Amino acid sequence: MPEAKLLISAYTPDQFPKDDRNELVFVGKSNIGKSSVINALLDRKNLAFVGKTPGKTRCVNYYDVANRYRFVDVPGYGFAKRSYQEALDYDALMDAYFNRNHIVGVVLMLDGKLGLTKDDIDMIEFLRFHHFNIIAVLNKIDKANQSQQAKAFASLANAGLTRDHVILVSCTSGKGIDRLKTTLTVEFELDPPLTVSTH
Ligand SMILES: Nc1nc2c(ncn2[C@@H]2O[C@H](COP(=O)(O)OP(=O)(O)OP(=O)(O)O)[C@@H](O)[C@H]2O)c(=O)[nH]1
Ligand SMILES: [Mg+2]
Repeated sequence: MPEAKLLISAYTPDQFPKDDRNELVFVGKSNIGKSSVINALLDRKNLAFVGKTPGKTRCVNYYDVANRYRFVDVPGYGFAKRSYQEALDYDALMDAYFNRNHIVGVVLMLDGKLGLTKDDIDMIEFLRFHHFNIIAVLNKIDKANQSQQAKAFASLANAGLTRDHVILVSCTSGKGIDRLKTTLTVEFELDPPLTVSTH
């Protein structure tokens, strides 16, 4: 497994790293499991902070992987209990982040049980408008039955994300994580690769 470490938690754009290393960014609504999936992909329990209360992450967290590329954990959207000023700050931080040119791919975290929200659909439109390469992850499938999973798949197809770009995952049970590691490694040419477990 490649070495990973927290590089910086950036609260303002001037704290973003200045070099041009490739970045894979993890986006999704608040509490969907962005930090959990980063830990799972890097085989670390507590590298990224996993919160009990939604909307805790207010900064852009940069994780260096093997001094070669980065995973970036951005604050979640769709969190209602933000003040007007907090919402403005959030928009400014996200705009600044997505206006840089280092993003090789986007991992869009979605709810495998509840399907897409309006905010998710807005995010998909934003990402497609900017021509980002997207892998969608339907997380928390340990909570979803077959018909809920099928529904979530269908709503993604409607939003233009086809099956080969959608991975079902549970960060809690580990289901689907190896498949996600392989897909991300191949799709985004991650070097060193994310190593799958040997069981
Ligand atoms: N049942 C279940 N719970 C999960 C799964 N993945 C994450 N969680 C839980 O969901 C909660 C939020 O997880 P985080 O990884 O902190 O989510 P986040 O998207 O980083 O949240 P913010 O940083 O607040 O935007 C935690 O209590 C996790 O333990 C999963 O696959 N299944
Ligand atoms: Mg988080």
